[in-house]
Amino acid sequence: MREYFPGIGKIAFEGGCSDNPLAFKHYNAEEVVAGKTMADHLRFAVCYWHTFKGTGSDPFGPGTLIRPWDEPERPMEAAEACLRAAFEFFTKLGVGLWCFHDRDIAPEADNLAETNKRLDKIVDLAEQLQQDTGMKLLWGTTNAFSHRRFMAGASTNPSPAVFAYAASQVKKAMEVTQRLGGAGYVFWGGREGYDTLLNTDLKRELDHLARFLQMAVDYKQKIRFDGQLYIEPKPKEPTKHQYDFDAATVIGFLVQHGLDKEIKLNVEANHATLAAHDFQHDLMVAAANGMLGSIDANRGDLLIGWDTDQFPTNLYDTTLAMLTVLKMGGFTTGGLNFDAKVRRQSIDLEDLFHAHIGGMDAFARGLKIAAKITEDGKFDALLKQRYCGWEEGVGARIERGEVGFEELEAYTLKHGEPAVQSGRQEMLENLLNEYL
Ligand code: XLS
Ligand code: CA
Ligand code: CA
Repeated sequence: MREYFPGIGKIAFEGGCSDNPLAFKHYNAEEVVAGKTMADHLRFAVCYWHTFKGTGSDPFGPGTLIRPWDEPERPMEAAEACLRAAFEFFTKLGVGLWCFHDRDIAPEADNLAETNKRLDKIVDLAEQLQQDTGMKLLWGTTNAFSHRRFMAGASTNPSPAVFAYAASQVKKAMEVTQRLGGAGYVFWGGREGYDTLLNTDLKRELDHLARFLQMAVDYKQKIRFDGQLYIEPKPKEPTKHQYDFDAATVIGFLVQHGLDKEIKLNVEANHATLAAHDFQHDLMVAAANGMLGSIDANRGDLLIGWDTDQFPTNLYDTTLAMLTVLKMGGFTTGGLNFDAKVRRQSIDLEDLFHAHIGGMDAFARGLKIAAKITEDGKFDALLKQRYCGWEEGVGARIERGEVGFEELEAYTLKHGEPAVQSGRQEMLENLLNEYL
């Protein structure tokens, strides 16, 4: 069997004193933190599209990354080679999960029937490689945004024929995700939005999006696929406005259409920042609603301002993210998927390892710091203190729904000007830095 990453063995945990760049300094899969192994807390996944299909192209130039599994003249042979290379990478890196779009793993043919046959062939191989290696699928998804037919969206396309095509594609992608034992299925509305309202019936498109998602829920139940469905919010790019703008917008939409019990969120760091939120903001909005399902772990660049999908390296972000995950009790079906790509100049295969090792170590440190913060309880105690007024008296009566405006007016007239307290932001920021 051909080896695609020669010279690189299994990546080991060597601890903080190691200066081997191809070793983990912090991620120790079996180490127990806050009652669970790091592997179980973090549930790392490698994404297929950037890591194995990414070319390094940008709006100003074509690809720079030349991969040994690329064979443009023989697309099916190349797809098989790519899958074998991917499983070699997963095994050497020591992650347990992966994610893919249908069109990442198998190339599209001239018609849907033929395309589905190609997909089945590659899924046969994926099933065998999963068995051989113990790898599991975090989630599958559909690429209904790259092909020309989807230029005006998939489920929000003005044409019912395109809506039908997208439905057929999701049907098949959900079936293969089920076949591979996928723990979830993601909807990212690649072009579900608009570039100009001059040609867009916004109300109708939103209704169609809800109809499409209901059909997906119905089909999931019909085939008894027990994975979790997720929507991944993103505010813009490729379209000027995307309907699944951010966590709050998606949750409101799901509740409006009675889909909130069926669909959770896959929150991506770079999409939260594109929506002018902190990563932790969107995580918290989803978690507070019981709808934080899974995470796309990456980062943007605030100075560039588009979806740069870089590997996560910022300990502040990984700590706050893991604090939120610990607070909600950890992942169930979800995990941390590295929806991230190496930079255009990182042309060596080795760079794929450096990128993932760095991301895994950054989240391992975030986990350890978040566990320590949780265990110490200092932030929790300060939060409790800040809201203690709600535990008794008028606060408790408001929360229990026992009083209205008239009682509160009487309360205010009797008690006069409320006492105010400092928010202590600087002190809290200093305290957080003590942990980092
Ligand atoms: C693109 C999205 C996409 C989804 C899966 O910006 O991040 O990769 O995660 O379709
Ligand atoms: Ca993503
Ligand atoms: Ca992205």
